[in-house]
Amino acid sequence: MTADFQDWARSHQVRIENSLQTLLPAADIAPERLHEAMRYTVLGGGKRVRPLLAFAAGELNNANEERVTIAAVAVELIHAYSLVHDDLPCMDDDVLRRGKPTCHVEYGEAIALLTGDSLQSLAFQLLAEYSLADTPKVQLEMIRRLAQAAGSRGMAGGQAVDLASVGRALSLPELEFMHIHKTGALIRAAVMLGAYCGSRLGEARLAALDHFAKCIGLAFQVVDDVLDAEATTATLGKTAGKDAENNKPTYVSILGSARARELAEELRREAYASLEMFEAAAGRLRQVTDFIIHREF
Ligand code: GRG
Repeated sequence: MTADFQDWARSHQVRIENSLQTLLPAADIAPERLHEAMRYTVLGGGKRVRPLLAFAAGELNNANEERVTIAAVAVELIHAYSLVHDDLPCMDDDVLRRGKPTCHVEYGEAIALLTGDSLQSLAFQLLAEYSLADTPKVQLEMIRRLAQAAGSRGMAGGQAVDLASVGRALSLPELEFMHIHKTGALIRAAVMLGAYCGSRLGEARLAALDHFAKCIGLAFQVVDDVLDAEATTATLGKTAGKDAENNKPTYVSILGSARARELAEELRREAYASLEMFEAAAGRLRQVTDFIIHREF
């Protein structure tokens, strides 16, 4: 990671943190416990990879940073909701997230369920409340994209496939389908929402960006599978080794760690190839890609 990227990432992580602080309901507003749980879940943790992608795609499309910030907050809220629900006893049943007790451990299952629901609603409320694109048509497309990415044809659908896959042997195409939906869809939405805040790129370039986003969405999960198998709980801030413990099919269980790492590298190359037409203007997106592929947690 170059010093320049580190500075950029840090300043945008701070920007997102400050905006989340402001846009989440204050903990002293009723219902206090729910608002406290929402803030506990979202603030002060996480790599903020999806917001960083939205900012980098926004830069490529000459977008106003205020607009991208709201879009990035919306995506991060959906991500945070998915983590809360994913950790529930009826799903992955996990007790540690971002280095602290999961939402249901801290607040109970009922509040955790409502926390996820409320974070999801807040995301769409923000997309409807702020002016984020040059035309209402583009702004509606942003809302549609995020809704699709979160729903049964995206993240929730991928999670359903994941739950049904426990203890089964999946083929590589089935595993790819699961990951493209469970993890990839929201990452793809992050890139495209950031880009839609600007208006310099035409259809062909937006399509190339979308292909880039699809590649890194999958690459993110391939690396996640490797880290789950190889990293420690302390480094990850969440329980390591859960996939093997739960007998879940992953890129590591099917291909082995070394081949899974190679696959991540191949996806990185394909992602880079989609950006060729942008030349130096896509430098930031390439840096975020490298961060995703080479991260250690
Ligand atoms: C119950 C309707 C309903 C939906 C549930 C739970 C769920 C939808 C989807 C699960 C999606 C999920 C948790 C995918 C895993 C994605 C993943 C690798 C998360 C970790 O992301 P990072 O590494 O985490 O970006 P940080 O903490 O850095 O933000």
